[in-house]
Amino acid sequence: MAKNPIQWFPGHMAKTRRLMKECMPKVDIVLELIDARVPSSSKNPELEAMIEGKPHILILTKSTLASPEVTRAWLAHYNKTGVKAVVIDSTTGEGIATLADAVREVLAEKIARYREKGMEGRAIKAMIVGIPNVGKSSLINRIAKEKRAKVENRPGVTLDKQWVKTEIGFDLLDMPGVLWPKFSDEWIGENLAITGAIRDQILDTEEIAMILCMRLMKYAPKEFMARYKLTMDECEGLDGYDLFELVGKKRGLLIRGGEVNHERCAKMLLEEFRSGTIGRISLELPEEV
Ligand SMILES: Nc1nc2c(ncn2[C@@H]2O[C@H](COP(=O)(O)OP(=O)(O)OP(=O)(O)O)[C@@H](O)[C@H]2O)c(=O)[nH]1
Ligand SMILES: [Mg+2]
Repeated sequence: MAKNPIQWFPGHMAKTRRLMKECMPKVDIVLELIDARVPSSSKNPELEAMIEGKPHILILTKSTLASPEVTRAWLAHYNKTGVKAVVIDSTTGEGIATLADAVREVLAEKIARYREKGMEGRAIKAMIVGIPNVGKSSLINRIAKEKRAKVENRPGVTLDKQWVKTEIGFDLLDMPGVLWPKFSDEWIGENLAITGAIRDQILDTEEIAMILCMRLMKYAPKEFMARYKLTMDECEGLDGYDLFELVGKKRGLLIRGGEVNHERCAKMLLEEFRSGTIGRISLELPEEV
């Protein structure tokens, strides 16, 4: 458990919330990106109230980093509850065509009305929302087929709204990432820290990496042990701290005197998880929520 609650809600996020409310009347549909590795933790509980009944599609993204089997289960879970959901990956382009079809399907009536009025060429206006670093700008660049929005692997890259026109008849509104002021459970803040939605500078990355070790042991023990050459006998019964130390020793990330270099070990673990080097791993199952 995190000793100090994570301070994740800086002033610019309150500004983004206002910006979203302000732009809402101007859009036809809201596309909400959630992280396929942690779909529930990355879903904004405030959004439902903010979108004021607008059509809404849930997009599970970064699918190439998540367990395919678990992602299928999440998709079935959302479909069962009547929520329109699609799975995509902006680095490979997987699911992008499905997303465009889903948008046209959800807005079929509106598109038919435009056609009747001879306004067929009118673009569909879509607002892209989601937590920081989830891939909003990457998705826009993928649909636009060129780099129109700035992308970097850290939260807080997009600082203001930006409209991007595309050739497929969608005008996409890129937004800064947004979180919500209070997480209902520490688990959520921890998952968002692990996956890179919260700035590492304000985190105790060593503690987050120790929590990651526990999560890996629970959700992907085979991949975790294979990557760091650990055996079940060595890992059985260990807590996050001991698993972390073991990984540091196996990797030879030591300081003088043979102690584990905590800072380097934490950086390495978070980097390897976030880049998918440990494997395609999901940290949340639909039956748990
Ligand atoms: N593997 C994988 N990486 C992705 C995907 N989408 C985005 N990324 C990576 O995630 C990082 C963040 O992407 P951005 O598009 O900048 O995310 P954002 O949601 O616009 O972030 P902010 O503007 O900071 O809120 C970058 O390193 C992207 O390359 C995806 O579908 N799969
Ligand atoms: Mg962005």
